[in-house]
Amino acid sequence: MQLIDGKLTSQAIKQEIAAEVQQMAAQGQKKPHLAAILVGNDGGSETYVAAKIKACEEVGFNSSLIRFDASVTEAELLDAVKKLNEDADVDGFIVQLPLPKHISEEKVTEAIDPRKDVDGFHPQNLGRMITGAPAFVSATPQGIMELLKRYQIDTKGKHVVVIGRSNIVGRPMSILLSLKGTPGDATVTVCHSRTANLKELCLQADIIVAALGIPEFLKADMVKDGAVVIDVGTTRVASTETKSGWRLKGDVDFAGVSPKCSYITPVPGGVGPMTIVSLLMNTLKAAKKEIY
Ligand code: L34
Repeated sequence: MQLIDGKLTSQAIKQEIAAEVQQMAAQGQKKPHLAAILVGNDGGSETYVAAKIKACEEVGFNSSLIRFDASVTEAELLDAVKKLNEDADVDGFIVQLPLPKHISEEKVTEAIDPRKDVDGFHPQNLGRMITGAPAFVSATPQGIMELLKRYQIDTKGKHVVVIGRSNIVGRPMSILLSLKGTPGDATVTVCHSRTANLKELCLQADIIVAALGIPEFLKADMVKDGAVVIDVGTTRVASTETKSGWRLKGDVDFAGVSPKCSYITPVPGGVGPMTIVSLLMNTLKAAKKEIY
């Protein structure tokens, strides 16, 4: 079993980005600028957005954090999105999800200028991605593709089972892996809460991407010997052993599953850090006008 180290890989990519930012500065170009909108104070969102801002500093990007109370109205939020769309200094921005119930995530996402949509959540970017056209690809699936590429994991003709069909992970992941390319060219099965024979399907998988958000869902008896397992889950579960009172759990029962795997990502230190570095990669692409 080999561990896929997302932390180490993300550090290597950050160094590559930092070198490019220095080169841009040497040529008199401005630093890439990422802005993030954070609504409310969900613990996970606070952590992830803070990590994104810190990562910007590490690579030499400018960043802005725009905070709103959970009571912000949809109209106020849409107005903030409009301002960022029009702010020539901002290359890309994100609205951290989830949003409070009274705000439509769909409306807010669709209000973002696709050229600044470094999360790749806008239907225009999703549509482009599906056809294989240049697009901002959402950070988590892109981060997983980058891990598969850097660890030279063969996906061609392999059977991938993706568990979860969310717009931000499962669905784009399934499409990326079925597109032509390396990584890609895989035969993909998308499973979800209504899938009848999930265990049988997982047992046929060469590669499993677990992205359903249920801690330790994937057990050893669902995984064939030598499989590659990618764990996308990051659920905070109560714990008496940590100072914070919680610990992070993936969607994979790591202790049981890992001995059967050829490769596996840990939680933390697997997909999470790659999500953050993918956002930096997209922001660099936006600053360099590589997509649009
Ligand atoms: N708009 N909303 C928007 N864009 C995103 O890309 C996200 N996501 C998901 C939630 N909402 C979003 C994130 O940023 C999930 N996510 C995310 C980002 C980073 C990490 C996990 C999820 C991460 O860095 N995880 C660390 C542990 C961090 C901790 O200690 O809690 C890890 O090693 O897995």
